[in-house]
Amino acid sequence: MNKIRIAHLADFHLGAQLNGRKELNEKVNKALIKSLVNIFDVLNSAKVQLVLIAGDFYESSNIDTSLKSQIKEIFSNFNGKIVISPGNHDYISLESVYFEEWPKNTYIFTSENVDYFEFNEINTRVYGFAFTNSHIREHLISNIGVIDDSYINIGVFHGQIDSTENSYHPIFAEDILNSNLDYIALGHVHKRSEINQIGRTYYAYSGNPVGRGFDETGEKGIYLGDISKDKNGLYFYKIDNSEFHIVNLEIEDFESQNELANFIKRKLEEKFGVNYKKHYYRLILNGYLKKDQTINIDIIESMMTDFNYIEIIDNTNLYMDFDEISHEKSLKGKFVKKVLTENISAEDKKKILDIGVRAFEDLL
Ligand SMILES: [Mn+2]
Repeated sequence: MNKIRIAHLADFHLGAQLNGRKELNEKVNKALIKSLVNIFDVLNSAKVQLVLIAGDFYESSNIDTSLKSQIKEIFSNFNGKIVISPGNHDYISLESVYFEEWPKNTYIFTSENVDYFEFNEINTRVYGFAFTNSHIREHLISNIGVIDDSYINIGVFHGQIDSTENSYHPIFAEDILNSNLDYIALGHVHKRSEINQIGRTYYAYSGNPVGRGFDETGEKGIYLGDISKDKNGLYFYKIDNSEFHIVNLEIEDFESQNELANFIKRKLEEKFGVNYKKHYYRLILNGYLKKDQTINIDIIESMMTDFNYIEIIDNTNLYMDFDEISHEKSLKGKFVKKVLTENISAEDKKKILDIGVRAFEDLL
């Protein structure tokens, strides 16, 4: 049985200006290019025959020249074929980057009508279309028509799987069912899905290959593997890259900023392994401080300049001995005494006391 080796990637959003600290923006864009180079090295070594790029490869139609030439070089060094379906960000316009000359192995859909590229040497047809502006409301997959089952038939589509209509090329379950395609490589949703199946058709979102902010945390990668008419052997290939992590950390007793910094490093290493410094962290410190303890974020961050990126949020509270306060002869003492004797859960008590006592002490 004829089988082919493919890779499915999507949503690089190359050339984007991200929100947040400027330093982060530069790091992320550099990491994106680096990961693209890594990915195509891996794909060459793995002898991948066909790469499917399911849209939003670029952030917009206008891309700076040096970025374009880097991409063209990466593509031209690849030994297989590349098919691109432009999405709602990199949609086809008159000044579109996709109208330029691209390496011979690169095939780009430029029309909003569903069409296919035929690759006879691998007995495969790849169906797709291009966004030609930022919205599509039609169910374009339903326009595929009758497909020739003697080929491996693959779709590469940018769109939004949903049970209701939407403006980003809506895809309903019955569109997938009726397509009769062997695999649909989807783009638009940045969080990866598993490889799913409706009828005979497998489909998945690969998600974006590199996290670009604290709203895109955890492992990222691409789908890679062999497919044939009767088998889908795609698996998730994690890109070994810096990941975004939001970490909540309960502090323990400490005597100096240095001690607290070391505690944080130890905890991160336990959780993320020896290469923990390569990630992007938003670290949230929780717990209680003793009366004489303080946390100085600037000092602690300055002890972590060897990290790829870390920002620390101090969410700790001052420790309060409610029993002791309840003996104070003041309105605050009476309040605490009253709450302590209320018939409510310990958790609720603590919440009420925390807020109440802070209000009395003007700490809110
Ligand atoms: Mn999109």
